[in-house]
Amino acid sequence: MPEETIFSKIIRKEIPSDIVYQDDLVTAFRDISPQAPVHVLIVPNHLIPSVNDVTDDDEAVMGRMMNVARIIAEQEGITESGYRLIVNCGPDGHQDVMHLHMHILGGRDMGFMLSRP
Ligand code: DGP
Repeated sequence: MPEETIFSKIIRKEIPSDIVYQDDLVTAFRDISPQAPVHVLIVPNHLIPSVNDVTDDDEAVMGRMMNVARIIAEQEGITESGYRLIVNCGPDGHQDVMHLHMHILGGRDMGFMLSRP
């Protein structure tokens, strides 16, 4: 069994967070360290550590995450201005929390897709 992270406690509301959406499959809450005026994380309610651990059985929840990104964009008023969705995976992707999550970032021009060192 993979080890739970802080996100499982957020999903179960055992610790405080700013949850903006929750249903039977996913939870969305504001990032503790926002990188943009809108920075929300969308996570599956059951623990999937990373994209590397996604299975055929997870297709419904993966689809729900994308649909909820659209709903949150509407809630946050950034549908027309646009936004960026990011899913980090593994060391090179700089995934820090091993509970698969999608970042939705917006409310300002997000710039080029990748920094150019
Ligand atoms: P990543 O690098 O893709 O694994 O991003 C993890 C994000 O999770 C990072 O932007 C900060 C956020 N985060 C970490 N711990 C907490 C927490 O306890 N609460 C909230 N709301 N966000 C957290």
